[in-house]
Amino acid sequence: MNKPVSMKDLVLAEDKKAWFVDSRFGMFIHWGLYALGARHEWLKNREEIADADYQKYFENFDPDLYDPSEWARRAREAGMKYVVLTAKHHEGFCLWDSKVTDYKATKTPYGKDLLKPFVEAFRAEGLKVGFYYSLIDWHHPDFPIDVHHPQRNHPDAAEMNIGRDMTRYAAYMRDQVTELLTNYGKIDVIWFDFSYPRRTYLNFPGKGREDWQSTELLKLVRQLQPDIIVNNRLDLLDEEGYFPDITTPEQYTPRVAPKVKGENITWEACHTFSGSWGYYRDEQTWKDPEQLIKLLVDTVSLGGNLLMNVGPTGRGTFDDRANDALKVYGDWLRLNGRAIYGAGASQYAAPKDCRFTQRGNRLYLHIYSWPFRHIHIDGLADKIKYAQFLHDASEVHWLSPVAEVDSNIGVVVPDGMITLELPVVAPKV
Ligand code: FUL
Repeated sequence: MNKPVSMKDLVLAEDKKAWFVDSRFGMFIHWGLYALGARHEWLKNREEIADADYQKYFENFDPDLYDPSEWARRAREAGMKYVVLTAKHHEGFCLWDSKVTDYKATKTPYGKDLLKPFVEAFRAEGLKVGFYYSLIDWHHPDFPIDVHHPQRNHPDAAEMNIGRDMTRYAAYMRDQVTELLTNYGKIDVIWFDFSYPRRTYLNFPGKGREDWQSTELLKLVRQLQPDIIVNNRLDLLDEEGYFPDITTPEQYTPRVAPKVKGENITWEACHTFSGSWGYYRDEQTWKDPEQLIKLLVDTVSLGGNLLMNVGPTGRGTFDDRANDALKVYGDWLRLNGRAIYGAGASQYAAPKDCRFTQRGNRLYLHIYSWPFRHIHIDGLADKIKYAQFLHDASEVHWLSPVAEVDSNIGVVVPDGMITLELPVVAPKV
């Protein structure tokens, strides 16, 4: 008999996460049939669309311009170091040639597997590769019609629920995860999304979190890919002392570094360029360049990673607005990457409207606005050895002993934001 596995054994050792922490910046990609609806990846749910009506997207899925090497090049040029792609989102559609369903890219007019060329293209650009896999499935016949299901308000919902068997669905997930983690070589991240505890099915009240058999799933993942990073959305948090490899705040960046029992944890905030993860043609709320850069700086200044999302179109392209946003990052990181990669939170408290990131004995002061003549940096008076703008290595005058950076240097501050590099004496990171 197999020795029972303790949940603690399923947590990745810190050193296996070093590549992830150093990377700091990754690309999320949400792509599925919903790209054709072009109005949010939850459209099936929000508009309570039945399978038969959603089928039109399946029948018209033909991303003739899909070229993952272009995606990968754009990700690399944007300064991203890893990618996470939705192999299957909540709608249940699979981007790969899964043996356990026909609801997959190879059965659409496109007719080809999308994952293999994807993985190869991103690896060729030197990025680490991850898969997002939805635990929710609004297409699978065994996935219960629960309070979040598109058919929850259908007059026959209770009847339609009879015979749906979550145990069979859990086995289906294990089969799919096995395919994903066996057929594409070494995979670096698996991003599950999401199980909800205390769920109630419309006619199976009282079933709990083991619906997804998350523990079994996690054991399987570790068996197949011992070094893979697993996120926290299996909802196994705190169970038997288990803590996930990474925690994933969504659409917000914490105001202070997240901790558990006083200890820092590895975390990754995920955000969209606009208000949707899936391609949304008419979405108007695109983040401006300053917001984009501040998101990254804020995140790294608190010791986290940023996973920025692109929702490719139904033809398989990134739209211009996404490309523009990626370029903002690429341009900024080319000059300021030193303050991001391998950097993290600093022990020092940043002045008002500023953030610190730190890498070894280099302290980076990100100045969000500079409406004053001097910036006073508390606690560093006798520690700064030299100060320079990061974008051009031009010397910055600073005054000791109060550690004031003097703005009288005749420099136009680009976009109202600037990063200074301050080599400091004997810092503690
Ligand atoms: C959420 C999902 O429901 C969204 O559609 C998106 O995938 C986001 C990253 O996670 O929980």
